Amino acid sequence: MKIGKKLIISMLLLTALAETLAGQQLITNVYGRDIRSLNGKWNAIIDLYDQGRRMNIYENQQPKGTTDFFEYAFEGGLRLNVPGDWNSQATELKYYEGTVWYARHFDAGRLADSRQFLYFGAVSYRCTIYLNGKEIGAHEGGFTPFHLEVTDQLKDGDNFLVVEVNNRRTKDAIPALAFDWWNYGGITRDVLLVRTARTFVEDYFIQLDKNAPDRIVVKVRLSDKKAGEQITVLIPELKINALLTTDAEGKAEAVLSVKKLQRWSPEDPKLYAVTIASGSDRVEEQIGFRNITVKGTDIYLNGKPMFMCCISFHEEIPQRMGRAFSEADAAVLLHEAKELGVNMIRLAHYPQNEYTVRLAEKMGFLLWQEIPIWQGIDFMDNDTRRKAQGMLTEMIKRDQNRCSVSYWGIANETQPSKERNDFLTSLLQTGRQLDTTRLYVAAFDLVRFNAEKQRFTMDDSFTSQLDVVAINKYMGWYHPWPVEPKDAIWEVTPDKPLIISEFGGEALYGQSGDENIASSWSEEYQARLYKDNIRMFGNIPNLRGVSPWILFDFRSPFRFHPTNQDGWNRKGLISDQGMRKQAWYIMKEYYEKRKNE
Ligand code: GCB
Repeated sequence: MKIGKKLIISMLLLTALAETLAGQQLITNVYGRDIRSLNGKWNAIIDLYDQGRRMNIYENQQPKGTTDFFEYAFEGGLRLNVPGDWNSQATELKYYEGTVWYARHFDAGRLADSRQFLYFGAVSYRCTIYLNGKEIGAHEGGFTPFHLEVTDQLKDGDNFLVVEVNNRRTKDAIPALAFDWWNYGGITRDVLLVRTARTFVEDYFIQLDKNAPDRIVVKVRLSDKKAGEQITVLIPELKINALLTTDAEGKAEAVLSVKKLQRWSPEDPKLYAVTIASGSDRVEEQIGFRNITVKGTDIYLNGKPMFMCCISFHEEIPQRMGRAFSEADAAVLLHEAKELGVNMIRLAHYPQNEYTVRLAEKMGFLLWQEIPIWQGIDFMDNDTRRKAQGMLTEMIKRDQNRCSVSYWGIANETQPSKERNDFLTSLLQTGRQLDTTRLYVAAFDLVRFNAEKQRFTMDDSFTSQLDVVAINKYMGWYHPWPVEPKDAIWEVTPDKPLIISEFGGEALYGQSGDENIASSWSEEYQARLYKDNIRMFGNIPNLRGVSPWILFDFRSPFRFHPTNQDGWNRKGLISDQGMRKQAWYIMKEYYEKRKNE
């Protein structure tokens, strides 16, 4: 009874703390700060029955008297790499869904002239953090960063950090109970100790005005609400040296007119060195500038209409059967996207790590980033809505200065209902309060063939609120063709730009078979699907982009076919071993043609 009560109280506490951290203000450009990595091998304890908290194992007690003993120790057991998912690191964790405790020591000091923060790039899916035996915070959401101030909690010398991580799927989570990718758990991204000045430039947004090719919008916020503080913004190559003064909120804004700006584009991904300074604090970053707008059914990049030759991938290295987390991983994924000849990437289906986003920007890819609102979300639950708003906030705040990020995706495959509409409307409001310089998009799968009209149509009033509408449509795979591809005419949101954000089908690399039979799981059948879809694309008047599903085969727990799938979604244009399927060549050729049009 006692134990039960204690557990309930700590669960309540966890919820309360999780509330404080969801969607908190982040430190902009954490990698541009004074940071120390806490990555490496951490000690770990697998807690299948969730007993560690009852035993206060985060206190890491050591026996002192002769009668003392503790039924745990962090030393001498499992060791896990941070960053990294746990599933790919130990055979007993491959399918694990539950709690794992991570722990490590690190040296630090209390610094009179500085503030210090613990920063987590992502922990999948929920976690509670304990420093020197005390709980200091919690976070929910497996793909976005958060930090905790530890200025007053750090000790001189040895400090002991414990992270209780849990990746159990729940109905109120985002994503919820079932989703078509692997539920990797763990501290999946970098852990950093960040040191800042006492008062520092906490947040800055420096991007081109959505509608002007020569006006840079600058919004800066100090960590403290101090009026009259000076902030300098320097962009030497553009001869900008602007002095701003904070208001009572510690905020300052300016619009800077620039001459001879070289705007960022896939062909010329130009970035400028920018410095923001205030008092003793100084942050530097490479920032690019571009305009992305919609007029009628067209999408304009820097004032020119553009067709999105796009591809998607999960944050996964198939050969390693693990989550991607490093710059080297990002290079592997992005190199393959480049080879296919794309100008845009949809980072499916959740915010991916910053290495990928930053490298993609340097390599000239536009990005679509989205939160994991993926089917099956409980739109009735206000808590879930709050979590979604938090995730959206964290995604936007982290990448608000990445000009490559041109689309914020708010949902994938949701079905119309009042609750769904209210939920997604609230997300758009949250997003547009933070950032109006990017396009808001969502992917739908409701398109049907209307026999009377002899056209594909869709009825979902929510689409009117979006800048761009995206459609996932697996013609010839999940749905048979109702008419010949050349006669498959579309009339879907005809007044808005439309992107076919998913299409394709499965094929086992190297398997040859009848191009007319889906169950051959053959490269020929998949290739035929691609040819047919490409034929159909010509019948979609407002089509402004396409994105095959997907670049690589990826792991999925409900792909049960023992020989053709074996736990893999085989819709990749490239196999899990990195081999290109026939469909890859068809898409490559299509994109080459589109670019020369
Ligand atoms: C979809 C989903 C995607 C799945 C894909 C599939 O519509 O958006 O996450 O992986 O279909 O392969 O079924």
